[in-house]
Amino acid sequence: MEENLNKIKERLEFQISKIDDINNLEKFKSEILGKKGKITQILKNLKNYDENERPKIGKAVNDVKKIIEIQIEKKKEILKTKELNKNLQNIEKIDFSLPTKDELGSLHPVTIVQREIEEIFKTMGFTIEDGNEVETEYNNFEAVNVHKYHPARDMQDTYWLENGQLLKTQTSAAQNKIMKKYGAPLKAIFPGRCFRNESLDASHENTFFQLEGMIIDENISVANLIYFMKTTLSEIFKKDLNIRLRPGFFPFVEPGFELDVSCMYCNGKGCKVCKQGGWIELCPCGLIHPKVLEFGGINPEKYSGVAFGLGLSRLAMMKYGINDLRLLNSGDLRVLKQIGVK
Ligand code: FA5
Repeated sequence: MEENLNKIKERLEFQISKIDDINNLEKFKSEILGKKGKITQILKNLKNYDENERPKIGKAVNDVKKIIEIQIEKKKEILKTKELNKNLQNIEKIDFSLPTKDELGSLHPVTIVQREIEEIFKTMGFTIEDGNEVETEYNNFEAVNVHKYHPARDMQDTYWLENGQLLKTQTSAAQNKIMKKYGAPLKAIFPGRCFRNESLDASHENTFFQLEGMIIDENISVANLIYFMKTTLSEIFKKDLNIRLRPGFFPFVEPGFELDVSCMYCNGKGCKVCKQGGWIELCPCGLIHPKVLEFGGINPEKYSGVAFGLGLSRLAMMKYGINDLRLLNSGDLRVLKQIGVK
């Protein structure tokens, strides 16, 4: 019987090696191993053998069965891979270099304004830094002098993550890392997406962009801040603008200001955009608080600095005459078409 089984095994292996189609392989499998299959029949016929011989023959048949099962599975994998390769070869080739039949995409208005501003700052020797969107509580708050129970935290309703980190509420979250990276003196801007759990309206989104800047050197004063902001904003708006400072409170600057620019639409005469006041509130700023410098590893006895935080989304709104900030995040192509962004 053993000799016979060996011959059966060799024949089956030969047959498997000749099969070149997955359906035929399945058919073969059920003919050999299925309920009415050949090997199953042999096992059923064991009862015809001598009682003493049965266990030995049964084991030998089962061994052959296992070997054939393994051979079939291996062959299946080979045939599947062959079929996949064949399909891949037949797949329609896509030429990504062909021009689209549909409309071309464009940069987002916020990206355009951001790039324009970056160019202006680059010519003045600023480095452009990237901040994280997921930040630590330390970087977003503590490192900029907003401790755990500081009331200023209430002004920035924060999205907290389960791991204790948060979605950055302000680009100021990058200040500490940049100071530690470059030390003093430094000139850097750092645009970025910010998140706050706001009640939404035409000028408030839960996701918006800011562009922050820092200059740190010896003897930096409010006079530098005024001159620098006036020159830079005039360059951004391509118009000679007047600016004014009003006191503003931010724990990371001392003194802190709200900076207004003369309305670029009516030259300060009063119009709908500036609500007849002649001024537009644009950019909080101030002299960097000595504690913030210290947290960043910079000696406040020797160095002082200026920080400002432009609302980039609101700037894009002004530049393109968009009357509702929410349109910028709407993903509606009609907005881009209307404002003529290409
Ligand atoms: C800040 O976030 C400070 N980190 C700015 C700063 C930097 C001050 C450096 C001093 C020194 P504030 O919360 O005011 O400040 O936001 C700054 C600007 O971001 C606002 O003037 C506004 O233009 C924009 N902004 C704030 N919240 C929103 C919002 N929900 N939607 C759209 N723009 C917003």
